[in-house]
Amino acid sequence: MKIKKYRALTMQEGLAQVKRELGPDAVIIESKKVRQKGIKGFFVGKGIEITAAIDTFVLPHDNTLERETISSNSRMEQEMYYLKGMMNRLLKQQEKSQVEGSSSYNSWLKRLVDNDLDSEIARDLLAGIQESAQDKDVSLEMLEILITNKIKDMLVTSEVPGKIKYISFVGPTGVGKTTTLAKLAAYHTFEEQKKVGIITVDTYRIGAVEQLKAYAGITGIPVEVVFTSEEMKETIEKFKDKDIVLVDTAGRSSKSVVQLSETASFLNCLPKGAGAVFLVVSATTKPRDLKRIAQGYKRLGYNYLVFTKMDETETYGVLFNMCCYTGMPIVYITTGQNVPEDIEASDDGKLANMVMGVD
Ligand SMILES: Nc1nc2c(ncn2[C@@H]2O[C@H](COP(=O)(O)OP(=O)(O)OP(=O)(O)O)[C@@H](O)[C@H]2O)c(=O)[nH]1
Ligand SMILES: [Mg+2]
Repeated sequence: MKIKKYRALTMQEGLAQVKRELGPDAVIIESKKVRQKGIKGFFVGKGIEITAAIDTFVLPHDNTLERETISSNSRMEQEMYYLKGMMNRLLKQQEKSQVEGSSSYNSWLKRLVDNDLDSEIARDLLAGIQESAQDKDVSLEMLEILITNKIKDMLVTSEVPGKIKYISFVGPTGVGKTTTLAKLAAYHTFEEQKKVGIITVDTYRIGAVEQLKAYAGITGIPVEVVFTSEEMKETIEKFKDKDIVLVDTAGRSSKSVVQLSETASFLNCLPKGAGAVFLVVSATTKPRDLKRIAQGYKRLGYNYLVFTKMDETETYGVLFNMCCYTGMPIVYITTGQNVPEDIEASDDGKLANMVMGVD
């Protein structure tokens, strides 16, 4: 396989270059906007960078034709033999690549589903790739690159905008909401030198407040326990000088409309436009429970995903499924119980490889 990058001012110009050099069978792996550099490195304008590839294969050397004795000397017969030999070789090649082509799609389908990707999502993904490759047969190697790029594009990862002051953590019970909140509280306090406040509305679980106060006690970050919407409003006022306010909520079953509405009544007190809601989900969640979680928590208006317990599983298809079900970006992943170390900002390239089960 040959892979090459092309730069041009427009997409049309770039595609023409690809076609000219690699021929009509070339497949576009990636295209992105880039800044073009001029003299002495100054930027002179925008352009397009296209990565294209072509499967190069050597036709199997078939020397039967050479060995065969051409009985007739007539030019016509010579040509007939030549054409027949060539036809046979092309047919053999075509048969081989057809089998290889379909089996490479099939083997990737199996691999993705084994990694807990929803089989419908995996089929759609592969069908999209097959369509953009215009049903051309592609090698396993090329297919891997095409799938990784597609997953990377669809696996939206994102940073929380700077204007966000209130971050609420919602999600099923025991997924790691409080632990993740404690990690981020320490990160913003010590790494970013920000003034952080913590509010908890989890007054249901025995020990929940103590758990949070224990983390906060070590770091000196103030924690307020809130029982009513009125108290919530008062605490927001109290924390008005803070740069970031993290709000912990009680673990809820996505099936309980009453419990979720109760949490919503607290979150509705937060100033609009300055708040983000993190839906915290464990990477160990059963694939079939994901859709219910995605749907059930919608009433809390989540707009980012956090995946916890990445260290407790080896298949990561659920991350991609959740992005597809919700259309929301993954903002953090957590990789262990240690506070504050075991948290990472999400990286689409790394996550795409994990989803595919490629190291
Ligand atoms: N292995 C692993 N364990 C984690 C991770 N994050 C949290 N935990 C553990 O998961 C357990 C539950 O964590 P909590 O933070 O209390 O979970 P929660 O979502 O706040 O739980 P509730 O408030 O009861 O709904 C604790 O034992 C944490 O140490 C992680 O990334 N990896
Ligand atoms: Mg908790």
